[in-house]
Amino acid sequence: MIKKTIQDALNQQINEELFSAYLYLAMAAQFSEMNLGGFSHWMEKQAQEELEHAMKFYHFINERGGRVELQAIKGPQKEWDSASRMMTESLAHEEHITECIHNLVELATREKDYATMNMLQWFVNEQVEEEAGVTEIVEKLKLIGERGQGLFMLDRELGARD
Ligand code: OFO
Repeated sequence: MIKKTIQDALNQQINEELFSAYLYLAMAAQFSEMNLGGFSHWMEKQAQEELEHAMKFYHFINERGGRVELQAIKGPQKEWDSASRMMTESLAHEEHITECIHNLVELATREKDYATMNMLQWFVNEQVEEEAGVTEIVEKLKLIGERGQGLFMLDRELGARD
């Protein structure tokens, strides 16, 4: 049986993951409007992954005999100035999520909840990958700027994400 403190924190994380999906979907829509189909595709995939993350927490709470309690999802920002702006904000958002995951690990450790600590390990590793992936795009955008052939090539590269 899962402790109430852990259950509440994991429910809060479901909300964080669903908000992440909302945020990335809003960015995907703007990329699409900017005719950057590759960036848009990459962001849609990112949004789908966030839904999967939310479902991992959802199933874990259920498996442990806890209660899933869904909260309202806040609306994401609707517009950004540029492609780089969106990518730097998604990096900042991933850093925030990493902090949330680390706080959960600390809570589970304090509560001696070994099953939750073990489940969270997957997220600790995932966040290393997530931050690295977004950082790479941010750095490439710094190199090539917002226009021209470089942006076209990067858009094509991002469009190939599985
Ligand atoms: Fe983008 O990260 Fe979820 O957890």
